[in-house]
Amino acid sequence: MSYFLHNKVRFGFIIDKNSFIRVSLSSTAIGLTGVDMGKSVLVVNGPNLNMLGTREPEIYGKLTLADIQAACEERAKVRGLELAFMQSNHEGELVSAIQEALGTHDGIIINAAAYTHTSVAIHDALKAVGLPTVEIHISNTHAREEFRHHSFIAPIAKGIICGFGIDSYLLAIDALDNIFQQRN
Ligand code: CA2
Repeated sequence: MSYFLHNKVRFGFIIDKNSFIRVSLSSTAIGLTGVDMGKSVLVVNGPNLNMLGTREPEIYGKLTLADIQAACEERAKVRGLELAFMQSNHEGELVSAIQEALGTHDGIIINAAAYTHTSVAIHDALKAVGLPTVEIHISNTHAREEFRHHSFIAPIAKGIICGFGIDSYLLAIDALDNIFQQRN
């Protein structure tokens, strides 16, 4: 169901069973706009990220992957998004998860960890599904060893967020949601 009234006050209303309604106020418009039509985000985590919080806290912080997942779920809820979160140490499982995102999710956030710097297979899978993708890293990979400066994911990503710790994940959710809003 949808309708719009145009006058001094702009009022837009679109809803389905999964809709999240935003109320916007501006000097020229008061109304319900920018409805998320039940968009869903898949967060993909690569090898060794299941070790977060147990080793190298000076680089990766003290939070566990479960802490990051909980924070992502909270941010997605605020944004009115569905969120699925997965981690694997196996390249093929990451490729399969990306392939299965097609028709299930509307965008991908990926911290491919070490596979960022090596995996043509993950590059090809992301390119094949064609979903808007944000590449993220907890650490600033460009301030680290040379081998972390190259990414096979970067060429197919909408953008890259690195160096902000857990905020890299949360900023990526915001960025994807903004992309969804612009497409509506
Ligand atoms: O900064 C990131 O998010 C990285 O993707 C993390 C990867 C690294 O290979 C990338 O260059 C940058 C490594 C993840 C390993 O995580 C660990 C966590 C705790 C203890 C050991 C490894």
